Amino acid sequence: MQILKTNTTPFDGQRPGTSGLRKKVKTFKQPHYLENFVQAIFDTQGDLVGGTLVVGGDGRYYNREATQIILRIAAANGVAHVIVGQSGLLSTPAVSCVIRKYKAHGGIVLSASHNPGGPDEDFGIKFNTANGGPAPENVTEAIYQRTTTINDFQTLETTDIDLDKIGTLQLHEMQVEIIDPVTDYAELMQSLFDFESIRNLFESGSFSMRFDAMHAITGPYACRILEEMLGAPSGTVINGTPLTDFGGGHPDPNLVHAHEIVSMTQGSNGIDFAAASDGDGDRNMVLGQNFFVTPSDSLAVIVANYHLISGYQKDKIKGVARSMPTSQAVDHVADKLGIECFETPTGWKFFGNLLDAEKITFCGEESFGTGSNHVREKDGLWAVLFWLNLLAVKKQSVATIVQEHWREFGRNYYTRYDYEGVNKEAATDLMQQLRNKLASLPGTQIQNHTIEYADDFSYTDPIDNTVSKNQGVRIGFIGGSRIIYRLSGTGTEGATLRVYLESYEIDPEKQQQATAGVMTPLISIAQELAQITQKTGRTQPTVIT
Ligand code: G16
Repeated sequence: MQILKTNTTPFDGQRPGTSGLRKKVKTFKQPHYLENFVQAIFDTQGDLVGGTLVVGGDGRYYNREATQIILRIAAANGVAHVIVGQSGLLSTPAVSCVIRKYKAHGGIVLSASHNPGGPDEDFGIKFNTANGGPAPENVTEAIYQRTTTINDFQTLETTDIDLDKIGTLQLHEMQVEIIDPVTDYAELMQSLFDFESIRNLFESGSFSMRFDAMHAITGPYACRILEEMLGAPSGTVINGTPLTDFGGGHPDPNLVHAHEIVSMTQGSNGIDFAAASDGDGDRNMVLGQNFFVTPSDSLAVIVANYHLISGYQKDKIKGVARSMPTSQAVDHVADKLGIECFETPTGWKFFGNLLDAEKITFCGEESFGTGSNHVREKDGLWAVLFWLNLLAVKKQSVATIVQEHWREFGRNYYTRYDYEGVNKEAATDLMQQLRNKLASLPGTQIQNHTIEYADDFSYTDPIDNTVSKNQGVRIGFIGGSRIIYRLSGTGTEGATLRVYLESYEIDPEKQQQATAGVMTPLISIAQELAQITQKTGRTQPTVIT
């Protein structure tokens, strides 16, 4: 096997977004596109030379081919040992788990998360550092800068290896270890949760559950853990076979895209508990009978009840963190527990330093992400198991648990409006116009609401003092309501404007209203303040969650 040095030229636009480099498959398939980015990783991450790398992806179209390309480049660049999931598969939280368990020097995750897959859809690549988490901005920026000057990459002249057979083989001087993608992760889950109580819940016969893997990576994980290890009836996991195009669906666990599972919870015969996860297994949606738990509420409930879960009882809870647009529900819990609550920019990478410095135990985001210090990624199945463990201990319905939580802490009504595929210039202009008027807004009244503060969120990492500016426009009203505007960093076409709306209700008598009704005044203010229709031509959002 010979090492080949191939000349190349830089591609525009290889700067990673909120979570890695995400582009259309056609873009990734251009000769040298993936190779340039991967070589830029090796050129900037010196520890990988002679070190251990983990590689795995969510099984979407191009996962296999990309894995082979990465292995060849890794071998040519002197990586000593690669741990790769069988068939090139590993969920995002499993990559994090494996990096940490085997003390690898980094990992490469192949996924475009919840974005659709297939020859005409999306692909993505993300580098995780030795702590198991998404690379922080200084690392992604160094990789990006390298892509702008790259003029060659190294690869190995060899045929594809058999990725389907578990075992160890040699690729030039590099050892390739093909592992079962589920085992290490399942062991970690077993160490955190009371599997016996959950098993008893399933065996009681009076509890019904479905988990929608959306034909994505969590199928094998959910089948093994829920059905084989916890004794959930066969058929509990639906859409459990990973497909390269996710069965033509959009593997995004929200009320719109996961409607199949939502409908199973509805009506008087609705199931007791339902959940779904996304393309790469890091997101989750939790539902009870006729009841949707917002991701922000889910985080708050998890933190309020952590002491009931065996894996978290040993150590006192440190602190918590949420991304800025996530509702302030968890802030109320943190207040009561007397722990710190950090507000970070959108992106799981911002939680990494806080977790490593043991400043926080739990963290979460409105974008269907929840996690803890067990790994450095958000973790879909972990959240589902946490809820299952809670249901087994509390012996209450999902709705009762959340409604009692509201009575104690108040309810943060919450909704998000997404305007997808908007003209990029129009979206940038809308944000700029908003920024221009921020200074004049505090104290003004708009449709009976008085603006208390208005700013463009900026974050200084408390551990390394890195400053991240322009992270979203926040408009806060007297009484606790908020409107947040930001542009998504994960889309691959045009721009996606996200508008996040939140309204706080302390009075238990007023906590049972429909979210849409409560939000009507704020939605109208949000439209007026940003001139959404005038600037984008849109009268309605594409997706409401
Ligand atoms: C990624 C990030 C999350 C972020 C989400 C949405 O999730 O890891 O931290 O909240 O994107 O980001 P945006 O609003 O910029 O589109 P995932 O599941 O797509 O990897």
